[in-house]
Amino acid sequence: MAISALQKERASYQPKLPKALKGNVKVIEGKATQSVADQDAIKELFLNTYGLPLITFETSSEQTKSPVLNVGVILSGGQAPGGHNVISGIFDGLKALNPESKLYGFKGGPDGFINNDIVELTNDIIDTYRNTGGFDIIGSGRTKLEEEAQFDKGLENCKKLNINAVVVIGGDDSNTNACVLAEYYKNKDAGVQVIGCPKTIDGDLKNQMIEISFGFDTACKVYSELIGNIMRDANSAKKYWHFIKLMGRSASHIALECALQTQPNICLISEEVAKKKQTLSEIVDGIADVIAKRAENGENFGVALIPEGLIEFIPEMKTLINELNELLAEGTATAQAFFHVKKSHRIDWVAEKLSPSSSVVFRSLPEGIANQLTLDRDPHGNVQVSKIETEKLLIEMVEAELGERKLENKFAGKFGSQNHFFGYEGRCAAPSNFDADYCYSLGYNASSLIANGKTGYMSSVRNTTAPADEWIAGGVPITTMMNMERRHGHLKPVIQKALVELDGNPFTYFASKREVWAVKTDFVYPGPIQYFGPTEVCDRVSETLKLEKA
Ligand code: FBP
Repeated sequence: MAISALQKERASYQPKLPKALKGNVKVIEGKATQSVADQDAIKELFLNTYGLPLITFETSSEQTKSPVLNVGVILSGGQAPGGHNVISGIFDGLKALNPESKLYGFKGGPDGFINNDIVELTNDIIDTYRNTGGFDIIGSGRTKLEEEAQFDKGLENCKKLNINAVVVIGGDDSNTNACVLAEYYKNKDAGVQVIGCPKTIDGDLKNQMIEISFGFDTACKVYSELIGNIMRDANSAKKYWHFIKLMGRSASHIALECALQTQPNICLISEEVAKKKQTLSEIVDGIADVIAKRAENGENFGVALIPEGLIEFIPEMKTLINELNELLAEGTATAQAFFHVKKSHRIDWVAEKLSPSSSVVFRSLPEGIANQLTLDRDPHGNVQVSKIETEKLLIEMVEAELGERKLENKFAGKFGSQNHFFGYEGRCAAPSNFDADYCYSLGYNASSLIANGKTGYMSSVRNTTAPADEWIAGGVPITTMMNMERRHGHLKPVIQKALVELDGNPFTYFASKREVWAVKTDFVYPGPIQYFGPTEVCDRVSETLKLEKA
């Protein structure tokens, strides 16, 4: 297999580990824990895994011999840089505990666990993937692991290979399911432990004990490099406004981090839009104001960052989307009737069936977007917001607004636009040093949790703005992160998603600067991720993490 010069050189990078994980470890148990909310309900659902203590590992001089451990690993959900390092960390951790231990990979995500599609991860395989991006070592999948029949099949498959523990590498939903799985196996005394690892570029799986989900650091650095390149282009040609949509299914952490790294003229934050109950036309007005102001200074160019999840945070759009979901839910009479309506009449047909206010919003949308809202639905019948081209929607609406202002002699500038969507470009990048080290530590740490008989825990590595040596390794019971939420009509225990906190340091800092960045051209060009060189460049942590820990 041909590999790039960088990949070859990078293969020999030895990720850093917290001091506590180098050599023998001892377990320090903290106080009993409770869930973040709805304690009684969560406790009742997790009788065996609720209230467990926090775990911290410390170095120990005591030599202990670990029995042979057989572990299976699942990659779940969207790709995030560093997944391969979590796996190599688990592998090295297990082998250090007992060289006879084995690591298996369930292929293609949870499907591999259910259908016994499994591969033993040997030294050769692991070495090929160290410090590389992607999830291709075993593949990933979005099948939800939530039914008892799936758990039973998985258990049967584990028993065939004497697997004592499963590590689920995933986001909030996958870790919620990992916790349910841990409880189910513990209740059955099945002899299979379950450990979670916090993954997602979206950065929305975090709390006091999980400082960041892995992949966020690298993905944001990749997007920020690209944004910086576009800023330099914009500042050179001085003729385009670039509207850049950034991935992040719901929360705006990615957009905010990229704004902190690059200082764009505009960055929308969905959580703020929801808090202020902004309408689409208010958002458009705000953007047009910045464009007009810059035009007065002779600067008919700029960069606007738009979080992928924005549309669902605009209250009127959220109501509209909910009504459309109801109207076009699979199997309903209206959904069937809709597909018999001539394409050219569909917008009118739908608009007539919506509430008066949603009908006005729906009709105000550009035709292409209105059509996307009626067509792109996921298997649950929901609109797939990630496929809505919000950047194009905003460009069209801003253009119309500036056109009107021009007629009223309120805008004398020019508005040329380009649109971009950065998402997949960053999800499989070679992990930054931070992600390479963090992921390897998360994996290595997971093997210690397993060796110490823990189940229902998430691997936790904290104090991550300090040098890796000082990172704090341990485990946090997944039940601590849970609350009850309504999902598809039922109350369910789920890990609380971490949205951007409007009173938190990262947003507060951004808000204190954005008016200056809007008018002045104060771009920062971060350049590409550096893997070799001075530590202040190569081991730089995200601005979000820095500000959160300030
Ligand atoms: P995870 O939460 O599974 O890590 O995935 C996040 C994400 O990358 C979002 O940012 C994006 O909206 C979504 O996945 C895209 O999903 P898909 O890969 O299925 O197109």
